[in-house]
Amino acid sequence: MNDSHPLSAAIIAGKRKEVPELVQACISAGESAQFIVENHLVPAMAIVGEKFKNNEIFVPEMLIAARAMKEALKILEPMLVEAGVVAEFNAVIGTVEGDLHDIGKNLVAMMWKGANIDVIDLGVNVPPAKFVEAIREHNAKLVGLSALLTTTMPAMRETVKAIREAGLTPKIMIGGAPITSEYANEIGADGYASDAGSAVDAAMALLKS
Ligand code: B1M
Repeated sequence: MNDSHPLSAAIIAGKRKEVPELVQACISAGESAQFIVENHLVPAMAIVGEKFKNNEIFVPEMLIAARAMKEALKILEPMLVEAGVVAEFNAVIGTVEGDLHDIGKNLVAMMWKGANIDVIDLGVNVPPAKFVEAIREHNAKLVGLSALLTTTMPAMRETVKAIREAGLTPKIMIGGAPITSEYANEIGADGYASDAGSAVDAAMALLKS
């Protein structure tokens, strides 16, 4: 992975204020928005995810890197839309019904965006029917369910059931502090990730399977 480019390095270090100028320098050098995303942003966030997974950085550093990435996307997103560039995959994500915790879910959403996945974030306390509606509306290929409370784990089961009963077949990934891969198997989810860094690898494996 390449972190030697100044833009990638600034994102990894969370140097938000330096990012717009570095993006402009790439544009002036003739790089397309898509090239910048694929060659500087995605690798930078992959390194951030790897460092987080290995406990080399923690939640604050990750949020700071995410803020830096957002500065770049602010400039690049309108250019991507204008150029008709669409992300390769899309995903719907939310914290399940009854659960208001969103810090972990937001980190996963941010890492997925960093991997060039178009993420539709439904927020917190999301009822199963709302997941079903969003998957249909966006023809989502991946769904992420987050839960932080043991008492809201059953809402994950209900959500998986509602999605399958609606005849929808996106890959379903679950996560959150009380969640395990055994629980994912038990409720018929397709995958599980223990942290936001692993959530990218797991999502890619599911999307490409
Ligand atoms: Co709450 N809370 N909380 N809380 N809270 C916990 C979860 C708790 C463990 C605290 C404790 O008692 N020690 C406990 C749950 C106990 C249990 O169920 N076993 C608890 C409780 C009981 C409650 C309330 C019931 C308290 C009350 O009102 N009596 C209440 C419930 C409200 C509700 O949801 N209905 C409540 C409320 C709150 C606040 C609103 C005050 C606040 C949430 C603010 C917010 O999210 N905007 C809050 C917080 C902050 C916490 C703790 C302290 C921190 C959670 C957090 O953000 N961690 C938490 C204790 C703790 O964990 N130390 C606690 C950081 C975050 C980065 O980690 O969310 O685990 P995490 O996400 C990780 C992974 O889990 C994974 O990746 C993330 C990044 O690595 N991951 C996924 C998460 N989602 C994923 C999805 C994936 C893949 C990976 O795929 C789709």
